[in-house]
Amino acid sequence: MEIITKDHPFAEIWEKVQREERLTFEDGVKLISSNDITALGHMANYVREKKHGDKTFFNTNRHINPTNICQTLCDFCAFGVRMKDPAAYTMTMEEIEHRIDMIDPEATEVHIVGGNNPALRIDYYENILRKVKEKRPNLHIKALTGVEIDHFTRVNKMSAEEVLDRLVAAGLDSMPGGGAEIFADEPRSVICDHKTSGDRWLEIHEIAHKKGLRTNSTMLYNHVESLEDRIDHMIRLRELQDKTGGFQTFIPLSWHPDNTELIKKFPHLHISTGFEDLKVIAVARLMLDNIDHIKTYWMQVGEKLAQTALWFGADDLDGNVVEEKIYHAAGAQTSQGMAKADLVKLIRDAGRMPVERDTLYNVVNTDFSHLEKGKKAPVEELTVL
Ligand code: V47
Repeated sequence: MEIITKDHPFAEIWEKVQREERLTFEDGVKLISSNDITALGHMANYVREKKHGDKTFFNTNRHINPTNICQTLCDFCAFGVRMKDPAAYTMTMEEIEHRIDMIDPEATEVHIVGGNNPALRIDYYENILRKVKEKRPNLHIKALTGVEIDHFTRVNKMSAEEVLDRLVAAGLDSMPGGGAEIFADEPRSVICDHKTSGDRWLEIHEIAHKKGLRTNSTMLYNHVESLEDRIDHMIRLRELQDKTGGFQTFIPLSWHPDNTELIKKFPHLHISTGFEDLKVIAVARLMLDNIDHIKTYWMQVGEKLAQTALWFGADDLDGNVVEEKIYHAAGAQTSQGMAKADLVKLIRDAGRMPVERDTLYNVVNTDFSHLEKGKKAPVEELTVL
C-alpha cells in the first residue's frame, strides 16, 4: 500500500525525493511542521536504504575532555564552569596519559573536546595530540570544535589557518561537529550569546575542509529556535558541503535542560519528545542530500530511540564512547559507555546490519560472531575512570 498517495500533502516532495531532486527551504518547513511521522519516516528510510541499505555504522572510541573551565559559559550547557568553581578541572599531562593508557586496544578513535579555557595555550593541546600519537600511533584523533579553534585564535593571537596547521602537525586528524548549535543569530544570542557566531563556525570548517581535514556537523534543537531556524541551519550546512564536500556526518542533538542557566530563564522548556527527535532525524536525512551519514547519538537520545531512528533516516550510532561528560552534566540517564557486543546487539535487535567503521567510514569489521553469544558483555569491559 502506498503511504504517500497522490493527494497527500507530501506528494510533490515525495516525487522529488524519488527523482533525487533537491528539496527547498519551503519543502523543509513543510516537512518539519508536519506531524505525519509515518510519511516522514517512509521517505527518510527510502533515502537511507538507497544510500546504505541495512548497514548501520558505529566505531570503537573514547572521549577525553581535558578541561571543563570555559569562559564562554553558554546558557544551554551544564558542562562548562568558571575557573573558581569547585567543580573546575584541567587535566595534567599525567592524567591525560593515564586516560590514553586506558583506551581499549581495539579503539580506532579518540574524541577530544573541552571548555574554552583562557589559561591554556596551544602547546597544551599540541602536547596532548603528540602524546596520543606517541602512545597509540594508529589512533585517529578527532578533536577540537570550530568554536575551540576560534578560541585558540584569540588566546594565541594566530589565524585559524595557523592554529589548524599547528594542530595538524601535532597529530590532529579530523574535527568533531560540536559548537554549531543553531546558526540563526536570534536564537543563538539567547542560548549562547558570547559564542563564536554561526558564520564563523562555518568559516572555520571551510578552512579545515580546504586543508583536507574531514569534519562532522551538528545542530542543537528543542530550545528557543523556530522550525524555520532548523531548516535554515540544515541549508547552510548543505551549501558549505556543496563547496567543500568536507562534512562526513550530521548529528542532530536535542537540548538537555538539567543544571543549565537556560532552563532557569525559560522554565517552560523541556527535553524533547521521541516524536520530535524522529522528525528532526527524518527531515535532516531528506534535506541534507549531500551529507553521506546521519548519526543518532545513542548516548543522547537513549538506546530505544536510537534503534527506532535507524528506520527514520539514521545510519550511524557513534561509538561506545566511555566517560561521556557533556550530556551527563545535563541530566542524561543513559550509561556512560557501552561494550561493543551490546552496541552490535542493539543494532541487530533493530533489524539492521552492524558495521564497525573508523572515523573516516572505512570498514573495520563486519563479523561479530565472536561477540554474539546472546549475553550482555561483562561490566569489566567498560572501565570508567
Ligand atoms: O556543541 C552541550 C551539545 C555538543 C548540551 O562530531 C548539549 O562525532 C544538549 O558535538 N544538552 C558537543 N546538548 C557534543 C558533540 C558531539 C557528540 C558526539 C559526536 C560528535 C561528533 C559530536 O553537545 C555541543 C552542544 O551542541 N551540548 N550541552 C546540553 N545540555
